[in-house]
Amino acid sequence: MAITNNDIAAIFNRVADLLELSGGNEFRVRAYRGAAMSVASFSQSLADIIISGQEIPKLAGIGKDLEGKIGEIVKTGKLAQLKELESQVPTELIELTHLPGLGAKRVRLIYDKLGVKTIDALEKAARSEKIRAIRGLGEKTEKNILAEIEKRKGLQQNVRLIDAIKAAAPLVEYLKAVNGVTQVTVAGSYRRRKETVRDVDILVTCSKAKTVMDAFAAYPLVKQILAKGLKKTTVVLASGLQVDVRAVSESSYGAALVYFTGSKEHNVAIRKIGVRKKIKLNEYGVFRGKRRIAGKTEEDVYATVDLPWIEPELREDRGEIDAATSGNLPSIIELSDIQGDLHAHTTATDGRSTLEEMIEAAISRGYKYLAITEHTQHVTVAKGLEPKAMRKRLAEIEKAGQKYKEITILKGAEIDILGDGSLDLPEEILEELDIRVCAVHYKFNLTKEEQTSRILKAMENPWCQILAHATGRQINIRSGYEVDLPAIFRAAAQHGVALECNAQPARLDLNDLNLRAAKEAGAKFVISTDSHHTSELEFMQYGVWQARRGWLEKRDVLNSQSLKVLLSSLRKAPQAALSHK
Ligand code: DGT
Ligand code: CA
Repeated sequence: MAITNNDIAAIFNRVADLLELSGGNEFRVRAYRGAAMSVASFSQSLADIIISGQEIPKLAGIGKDLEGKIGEIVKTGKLAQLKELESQVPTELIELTHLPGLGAKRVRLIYDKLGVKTIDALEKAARSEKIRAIRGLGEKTEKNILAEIEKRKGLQQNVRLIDAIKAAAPLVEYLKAVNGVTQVTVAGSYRRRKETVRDVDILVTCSKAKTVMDAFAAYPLVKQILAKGLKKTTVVLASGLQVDVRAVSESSYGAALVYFTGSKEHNVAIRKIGVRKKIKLNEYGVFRGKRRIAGKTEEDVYATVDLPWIEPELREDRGEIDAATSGNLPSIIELSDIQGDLHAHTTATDGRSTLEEMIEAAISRGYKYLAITEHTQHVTVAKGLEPKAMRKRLAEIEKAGQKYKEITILKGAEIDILGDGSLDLPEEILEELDIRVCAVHYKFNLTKEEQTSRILKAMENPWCQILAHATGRQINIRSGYEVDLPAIFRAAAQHGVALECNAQPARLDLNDLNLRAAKEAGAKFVISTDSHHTSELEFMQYGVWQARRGWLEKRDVLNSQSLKVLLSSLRKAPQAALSHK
């Protein structure tokens, strides 16, 4: 892939960070930061200029030495100096700079004064009020540091569903291959497809429990065995994930599956019905007195309390029991209902697959349509396109799309919502788009009122069709901005702005409860992967799981409809604009 000016700028900024961390000369640090700015704002591709053998034009703050480094980056994709700096600065110290509000300069200062190299040491120093004693830092910084450390701890108790699946799926295969094993099923929050899980609960039926438990304990990725018995064995895998394996008998399999799928609250609610009917439900079966009346399958167990089988994603005691009792369970959406993806990037911005690769991957998933939605210019970190480049890109997307009969390629953009709520594209380009996805990427720290009115203003703009990742949270990374979500959901229903259920496993934004609240407010949805690579089109499954947990049905989700219905359901472009088309 060609090196862009932004790639070069990123390398120079990183050199500046590392020089700052290693106590380098302030003048040099500034020179690299200046060079990064200069390169990033230069309008032609430096790589193209160098590769075509031309001289690099004179750029502010770039002398012979830096020119040579630009040449090295373009030719090798790397900078030897950066590698050397990385080997000199402890990685832990670099990690500290990722704590919001710290930055290389402050990390260096704290290291110089207190010798602090790790998050733990930083926390200790802050708790013993040593940070505020450093000149130039003060009590406010100290409190911020503690707040950020707390936030990080709070966010990282559970692992993301995708990480649990990556760790558990090969283990399930391994267990299935053990002699005498008949069934292996993952239960718990994993089966309910919660966005994060604390541990993984696996149920196994087999002819000999000892063989399974021995094999499990001998699984090559086991780091520690916490308990080993014939009924249950608990281990910690190398990834840090805790896994329980329980051996259950065939006749109790359904009862155990209901019990260990949970949630605990759902179980309590169905057991209450059991009490009224004078039957007892537990992990071994359903009993009337001493007599077992069910247990082999989940359906049998639910039938004893007069309920139909309930989808695991709904088992949260959030009204599903009443809905099941009255025959009103939602018929929640399935992956196979999805007909296309409406949020995808390519190598023209920050994606890692080409336009053609993305199209072919969408075709092989059987999609009827795919929207390519490059970033707009304000999102410089993602190499957003300025209007002229966007227009050129749209023409390329249209041309590429014409080559494929089996799929319709929609010209889209992920339009940045600017700080004042306006959209980062002029009207004449908005008009050329088939799909307009709008999203916040900057200014997360506005007050709740400011953030809400900013987003509401964008939604009132008649060009806004879809609001992407509406809270901005990233699971286990950041909690998102403060915003009045009920007001956003009402506006979505009022203006016909579809809300995105972003399927990136680290976003899953909106979450399950938000989706359900928005549905109740009358909003419509799209489930989109925000793919940056062909492999990420698979993330659709995660979005669908989250949507199922939010009680969404096929009819709520616009990209489960045909292209025609999709296009006629999305908000219409303003008439005045279309009249002169
Ligand atoms: P987590 O925290 O992500 O692991 O969530 P779960 O739901 O997987 O919870 P976990 O692993 O503690 O237990 C798995 C299931 O076992 C849970 O969903 C329901 C069932 N369970 C666990 N403890 C109890 C309990 O005290 N009473 C009842 N009725 N069920 C329980
Ligand atoms: Ca669990």
